Amino acid sequence: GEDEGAFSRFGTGDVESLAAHSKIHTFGDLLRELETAQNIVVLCGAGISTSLGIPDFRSADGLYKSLDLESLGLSDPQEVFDLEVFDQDPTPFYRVASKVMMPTQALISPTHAFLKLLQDKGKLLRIYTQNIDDLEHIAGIEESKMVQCHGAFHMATCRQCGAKVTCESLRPEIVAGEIPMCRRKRCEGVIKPDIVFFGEALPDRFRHMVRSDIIMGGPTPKVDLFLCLGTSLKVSPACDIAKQVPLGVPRVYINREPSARFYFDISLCGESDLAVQAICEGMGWDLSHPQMKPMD
Ligand code: CNA
Repeated sequence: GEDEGAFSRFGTGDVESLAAHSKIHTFGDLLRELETAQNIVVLCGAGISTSLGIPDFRSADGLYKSLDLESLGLSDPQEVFDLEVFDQDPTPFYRVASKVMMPTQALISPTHAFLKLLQDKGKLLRIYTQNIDDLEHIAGIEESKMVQCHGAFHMATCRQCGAKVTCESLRPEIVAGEIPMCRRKRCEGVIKPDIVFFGEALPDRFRHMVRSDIIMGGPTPKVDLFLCLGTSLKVSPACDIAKQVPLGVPRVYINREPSARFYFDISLCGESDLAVQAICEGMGWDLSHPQMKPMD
């Protein structure tokens, strides 16, 4: 759910001590850190896909504001993705599911291409993505480098008998706004895509990886640079990574607006595609990627 905790919101110490340990203050400092970093941890969200026409949740043109709550019979947009609500009535979810389902067009944003570039340069420790569009895969990020915190539209499961089907096989029903039902004989269960709803646990891999990349990671934690891109940092526990980063490890936020709840050493406020383009220009890196959507 939404993490509104007022205390320890910045994590690992208060803002003063975090700022006192800060190694980056300017864009030039950030480029220097990128030059030496070998274990970058990325936390990303829906904002890295909006330039492809996939709406996020909480922007002015996002999915939450586009919902007609009254006709869906809901009081809060988050209920669309709430497990308890789904089990009572899956209609609201399936009326909007086509909007959040995996795109059929395998195009990636310049920001996805930037993440692939970090991998190619041997600098990427892990990407924690909250996205369910699977575009990091399309960009060529290796399975082992990725944690899909909220799953993806790959497989779906019957809520009654547990039968598994591919989401692709449900596409016609989802596109038509219909509720896909279990195809097993005598089962009348509703099928739910294996994306993490509010009220559901994150995959075990999330907890294991956070522990080894960020919290323990041997004598010193592995992460040496933390990049957070295109996320409002409002969904816990994924957003909590932003306060678990060890003291002294630079924290960078690339998002349309700054965060009032988490400490960052530097925030690049604006379109993430433009920010990564500026970074690549500064680093002398070639951002081009065969599947990249051209910059506007
Ligand atoms: P969110 O809460 O909607 O926040 C998105 C953030 O990104 C906001 O702060 C925006 O200002 C910012 N933003 C939007 N576009 C850009 C841009 N072009 N450049 C820079 N910043 C931008 O979404 P979160 O990901 O933080 O919330 C987590 C939810 C949203 C996850 O569970 C996702 O599964 C879910 N979601 C995913 C997708 C997807 O897979 N593409 C789409 C919609 C929602």
